[in-house]
Amino acid sequence: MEIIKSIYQAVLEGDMSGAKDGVEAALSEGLAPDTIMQEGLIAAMSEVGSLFEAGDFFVPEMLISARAMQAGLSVLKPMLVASGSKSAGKIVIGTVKGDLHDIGKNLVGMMMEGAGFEVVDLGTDVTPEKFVQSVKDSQPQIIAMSALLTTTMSSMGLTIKALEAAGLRGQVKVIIGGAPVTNAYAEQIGADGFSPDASAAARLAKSLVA
Ligand code: B12
Repeated sequence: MEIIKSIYQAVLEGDMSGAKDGVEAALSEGLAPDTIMQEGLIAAMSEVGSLFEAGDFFVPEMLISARAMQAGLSVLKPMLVASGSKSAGKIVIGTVKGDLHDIGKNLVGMMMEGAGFEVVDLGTDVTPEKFVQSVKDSQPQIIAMSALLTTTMSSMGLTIKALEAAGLRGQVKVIIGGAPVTNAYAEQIGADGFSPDASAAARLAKSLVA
């Protein structure tokens, strides 16, 4: 598909308006938002990751590609987020301490909204203390943590410990995700669930509040 290729290329080249226009064109051609997201935006971003690993891309290129991806995603957001007015529950989401990657987190947040959840987004670099405070303030059913760095993953376990110490662990489910995170890791730190992508994350959240 020509248009998917152009979206892919725009993200790779860090062309924000190209990505945005490409997504708009793909939608008007009748392509499914999920196809545009998976085959255009996400596929390009994983190629960016490979290029970075190979030493062909550096942080600035990765950053402008990320911005282009966000620009494309912002066009898709209204389509990914259904109009369902009845709240399925409340979710606090954030990227853990020391970690600034937020594309995956934002995507998970959008899919959660699409599944009818009310989403409280704490942003990036969220400390265990801040997650604990948000449980007191917002009373969510679920906390969703994202980490993209092997060096920041441990903050997920620390957050669970902080929730235990505050006597709040029993009242909230904890789910985790991000490229380096696995099911085994979720079990190891005592999280209630893991999922490898945003749509599975929404299904997981639904099953946890059912
Ligand atoms: C874009 C990017 C950046 C951008 C981030 C911009 C932004 N606003 O997010 C910038 C340039 C800032 C950046 C910086 C850095 N990055 Co970077 N970055 C990436 C890259 C290329 C893509 C990440 C991404 O957005 N993917 C697309 C999204 C959609 O996928 P995702 O995040 O995995 O999310 C999906 C799932 O994981 C899941 N999910 C995510 N969160 C959650 C949460 C829950 C609860 C659930 C259930 C599911 C879930 O659902 C999502 C959607 O399906 C990755 C490469 C890669 N392969 O991941 C490297 C990568 C993560 N970065 C890496 C590195 C090393 C860095 C830097 C340290 C580089 C440096 N030397 O400065 C810094 C660290 C900055 C910091 N403190 O955070 C390494 C990490 C290596 C490691 N093992 O730890 C990677 C893997 C690249 C590599 N191959 O080496 N980065």
